[in-house]
Amino acid sequence: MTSCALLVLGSLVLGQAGGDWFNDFKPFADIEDRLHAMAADRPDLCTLVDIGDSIEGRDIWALRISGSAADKPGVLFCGTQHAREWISPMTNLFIAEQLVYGYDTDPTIRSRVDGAEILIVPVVNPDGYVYSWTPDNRMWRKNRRDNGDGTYGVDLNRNWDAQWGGPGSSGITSSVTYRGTEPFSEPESAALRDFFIANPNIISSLDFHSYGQKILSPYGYTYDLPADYDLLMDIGAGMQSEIAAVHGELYEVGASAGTLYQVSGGLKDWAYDDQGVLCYTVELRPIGSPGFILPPEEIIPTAEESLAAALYLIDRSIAIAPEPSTLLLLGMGALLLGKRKKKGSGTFSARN
Ligand code: 0X9
Ligand code: ZN
Repeated sequence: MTSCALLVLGSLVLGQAGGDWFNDFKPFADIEDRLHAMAADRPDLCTLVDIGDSIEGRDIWALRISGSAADKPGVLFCGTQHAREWISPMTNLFIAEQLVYGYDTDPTIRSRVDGAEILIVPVVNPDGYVYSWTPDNRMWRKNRRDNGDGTYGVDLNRNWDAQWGGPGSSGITSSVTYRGTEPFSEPESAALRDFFIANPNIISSLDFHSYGQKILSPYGYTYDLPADYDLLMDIGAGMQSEIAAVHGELYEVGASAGTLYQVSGGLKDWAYDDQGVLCYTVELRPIGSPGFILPPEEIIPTAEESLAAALYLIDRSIAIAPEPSTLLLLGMGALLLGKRKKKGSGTFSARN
């Protein structure tokens, strides 16, 4: 073990940096410190990677978690495209810590960390997140792009190249769903795009948002259903029951447009269509009121049920992953072509 003593409470593993860390929401600097501490504590299990800079020059961090073996399927968890959704970075950090600090003592954690590469990008929009911590700006959603007309911010989850500019996004700069001037006009969405492309082993992903308690599959930009709809719903239902088993909470499962509303230019539609990733938007607690202002005592329960969903997704991803040699070829192909071959059309249904 490292200098980091561990407190093991049942299945909950708490790093020494503070078992009470998850008792309240944390500003960006604390999140960065926590990520650095984890990477320093367990260099054998995780590496912290700077995947790009925000408009205001902040680092966008990815934690790469992996035990033994190489050429493994990748599962990416990310969050905080939307600044005010403070439960999202906490949930991502909690999942990361359970995987890293549970590795030595919990065989079920160890098998997942050995069987998959887990990539965690807890704060995709650091500028917006920092801004949402300043007085009177708690409800800020977008990044901090100066739109040049007195308005600020692009909605990063409208800036992806997935029917960009379509319904459920706005061309008006002051709108909370302003999509930007072109797909990937924003360094934050471009950085995460490049990270997906650089890691062609990623086969599934959860993009954590709040609120509403929903597990949403592609598509957002159309009411049409994706080719892998049955598989996406099957995995979604599995995550739903894993979540319910933890604290009894119900998360609704469905395709995005029909279940919530239409969204063009969203992350998960790009990840699915362009990269063949089985990707979901997860809307965390609460179901309704008090909305984005989740009581701090709900951080740990929300994160615990999300961890159950994450572990289930990792299991399913290991089960459906292509053979290591195929993963290697996918990686080489991506290197050669600069882009991964699309594989979002029934590939996974066939494999399942
Ligand atoms: O509007 C959004 O971006 C998400 N809801 S939120 O309240 N967190 O802002 C829903 C996104 C659904 N995702 C896609 N349709 N791509
Ligand atoms: Zn959101």
